[in-house]
Amino acid sequence: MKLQPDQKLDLHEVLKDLDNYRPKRRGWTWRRRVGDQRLGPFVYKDSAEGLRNSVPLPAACHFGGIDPQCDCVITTEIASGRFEDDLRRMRMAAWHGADHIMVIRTTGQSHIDGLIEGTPEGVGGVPITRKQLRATRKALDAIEEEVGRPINFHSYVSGLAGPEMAVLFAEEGVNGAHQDPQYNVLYRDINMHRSFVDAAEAKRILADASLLQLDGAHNANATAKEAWKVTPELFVQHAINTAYSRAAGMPADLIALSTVPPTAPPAPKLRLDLPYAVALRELFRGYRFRAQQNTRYMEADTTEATITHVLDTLISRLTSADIQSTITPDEGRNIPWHYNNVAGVNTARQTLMGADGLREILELRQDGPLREEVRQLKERAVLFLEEIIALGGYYAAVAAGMFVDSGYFPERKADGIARDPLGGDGAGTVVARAPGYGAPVCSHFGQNRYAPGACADYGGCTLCNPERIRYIDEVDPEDNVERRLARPLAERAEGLLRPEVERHGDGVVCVTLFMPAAPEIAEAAALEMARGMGLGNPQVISRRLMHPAEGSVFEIKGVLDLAVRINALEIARPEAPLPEAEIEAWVRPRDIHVVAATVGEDEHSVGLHEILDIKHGGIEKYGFHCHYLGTSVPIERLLDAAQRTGARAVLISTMVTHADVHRRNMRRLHDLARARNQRSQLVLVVGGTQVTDAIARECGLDAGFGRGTTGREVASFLVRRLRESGSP
Ligand code: Z98
Repeated sequence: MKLQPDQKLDLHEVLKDLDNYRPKRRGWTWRRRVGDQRLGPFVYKDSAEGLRNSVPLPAACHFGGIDPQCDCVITTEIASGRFEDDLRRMRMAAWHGADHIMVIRTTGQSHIDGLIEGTPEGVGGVPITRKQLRATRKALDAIEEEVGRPINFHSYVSGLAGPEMAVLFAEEGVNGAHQDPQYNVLYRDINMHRSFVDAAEAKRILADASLLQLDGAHNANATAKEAWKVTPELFVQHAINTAYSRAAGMPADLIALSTVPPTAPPAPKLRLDLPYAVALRELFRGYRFRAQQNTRYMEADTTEATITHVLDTLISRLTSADIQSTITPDEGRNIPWHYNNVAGVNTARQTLMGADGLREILELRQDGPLREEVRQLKERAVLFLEEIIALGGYYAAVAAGMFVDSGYFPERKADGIARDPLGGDGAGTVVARAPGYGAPVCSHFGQNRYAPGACADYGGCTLCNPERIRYIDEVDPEDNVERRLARPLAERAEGLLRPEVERHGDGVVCVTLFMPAAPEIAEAAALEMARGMGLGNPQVISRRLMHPAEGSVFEIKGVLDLAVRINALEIARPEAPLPEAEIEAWVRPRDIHVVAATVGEDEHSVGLHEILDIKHGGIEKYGFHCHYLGTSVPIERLLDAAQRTGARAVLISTMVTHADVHRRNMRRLHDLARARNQRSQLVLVVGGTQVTDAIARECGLDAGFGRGTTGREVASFLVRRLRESGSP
C-alpha cells in the first residue's frame, strides 16, 4: 500500500487482505541523531534526521521552509473510539513530527480476561483487537514510508489478559507497551499475585520481541490529591518495576521510565518539578526516560495547558528525555480532537527546537536549593523502601495503604489506596506450575521442560512462524468497521463534505464567543447564540472569566448538520508567486518605477508600507523604484507622479469603505487614467483589508489584493503583467 500526499487514506485498501498482512518491521526504533546539523540558516545541536514529507512549524516560512526534527521521539495519544478514524489522525500527527503513536484502550479493557475479536467501537479509546492492531500497523507502515521515518506503535499490556496482549503485540508488530503490575494493583484492583505472575510472563515476551516498555509510576501523579507530594513514592514504583523487569529478562535499553513534571502554574513549577526530574535521572542512569506532560492540573483552557506543556518540555531539555510524550491540550475538556493532537505534538517540537543546544549554554547549579532538594528526595525514597521492607514487602505495604498517600513521605495522611493481597479481580486464579511443566512456545518466563527450541516439535509457535496465527475477522454483524464506514464513505463518493474533529464527517464545530455579562447569564446566552447559529446539541467546553460583571469567553461545540457538494464550490486557485530570484532577475536590470499612496481620506498606510518597504519584505527588495506619495492622496496626483517618473504601475491602498468610497476611488483611478491616455502604459493595483481581486476588476483595475498579501505576491503579479504586455 503506497500513500500519495495529495490523496486521502483509502480505508478499504487498508482493510483489504488483512488476513495475510505481516508487519514490515518489529521492535522499537529511536530517531537517528545528527550532530551539528546545518539546515537553512542554522546549525542544530540536538537534532535528528529529517522527514521526506512533513508540515513544518509555522515560522519556518521565514527560514526557507526548514523542518528540523528534534533528537527525541515524540508521542501522541490517540483516543477517538474508532480505529478507522484514528488512522487519519495518526497520518496527520506523523506529518507534524510524531513517531510514537499511543493508542488508548477502551475503558474497562483491563478487566476483560482474554482477547477480543473484531473492531467494536470504544468509549474513551478503542478496544485493542487483532484486526484493529493489524489494520493500524498496516496503515502506519504506509505512513512511515510517506514521511520517511519509522513510527512506533504502542498500547497497554496490563489487566487480566496482560500476557495474551503481549503475545498479540509481538505477533502484530506493535513496538512499545505500558507494562507495570503496580498499575493493575493500585488503579484497576486486579489481584496482586495474579498481576505479578502475569507481568513476569508479559515482560519476557515484550523483551523477546524488542518492545519498549513504559512503566506506570506517573499515574500516581495523576491520581494523588497533591501530585508533587508523591514524588518519593514514584522513585520506589520505578525501582520495583525496573528491578522486576530486569529479573524477567528485559534489557535496560528497552525500559523507559514514565515521568510527569507533577505541578502546573500558579505552583512554582520549575522549583518543584526540576529537582524531581534531576533526581530521577541520577538514580536511574542507564535507563530511558519518557517525559509525559502534566494532565493532573489541566483545566479547560488550551492556552493554559499549552503553557504548562511548554514548561514541562523545557524540563526535558534541562534534564533529558528519550521520548517526549504529548497529550492533547484539551484533555481537560474531554474532547480528543485530531487537530488538538497535532497542536500537542507541535507544542513539543516547537519547544524542543527552540531550546536546541540548551545544555551547552546552561548548567544546573551544583550548589544551593536544587541539590538540597535532590538529596532530600532520594533520602525520602530510600526511607520509603526501607519501610516497605520493614512492613514485610510490597503486598503488605499496599495492604497498609502506603501508596498514593497524599502526605509528603515520611508524613502520612492515611488516604492512600489500600488493596487486599487476597482480593481484587482474578483473585485465587494463580496455579503453581507442576514439576516438569512445559509449554511448546519459545517466548516464555521461567521453567519450561521443552526449552530451548521449545516450539520446534510443534511446527513453530506464532512468533517463530506467523503462518500459525489465527486471524478472525469481524464477529459482530452490527458494530463492525464496514458498517460504520458505509455512510461516511457513501457521502464521500457522492462528493459531499462535512466538518469533523473526531469521527468521519461528525459535523462537530467549535465557536468562540464573548458575552458581556455576569458568568451565568453569559453562559446561558452563549448557548442560546450557538442554537441560533443552528448548532445541534451545543455544549460549553471552555469558559474563561474576563471580569465578574463585564463578561466571559466561551468555546462551544455543537453539530452543524450541513454537507456541501464539492463540485458546487467556487474555488479560487491563485497563481503561485514567482521565485524571488526570478522576480529580482527580471526587475533589477529594467529600472522599473512605481508610484504608490493611500487614496481618498485614508490615513492607513501600514499595509502599503508592508508591500513596498524592503524592511518588511516589500517589492523594493527586488529592485522596484517606489515613489511613495503619502496618505489621503488625490488620484490626480498619483497620475501626475506616474507621468513624471515614467512609472509602470500605480499602487493604491484603501482601508476605508464607508459609502463604498473604496470602489469610487478605484473607478476614478481607472477612468482618469483612461481620460489622460495613461491607462495602457500603467498597471493599476489596489490593496486593502476589504479589497478583493473581483472588486478591483469590477472597478476597472488590473488586480486587487486583500489581507495577508505579501510583497512577493504583488511583485509576481507586476512581473507577469509587465511581461505579458511585452515590456522590454
Ligand atoms: C499514559 N495516558 O501514560 P487501561 N498500564 C499502565 C498505564 O499507565 C495505563 C494502562 C496500563 C497516560 C496514562 N495510563 C494512562 C502502566 C494507562 C492502561 O485499563 O487500559 O486503562 O490501562 O499514556
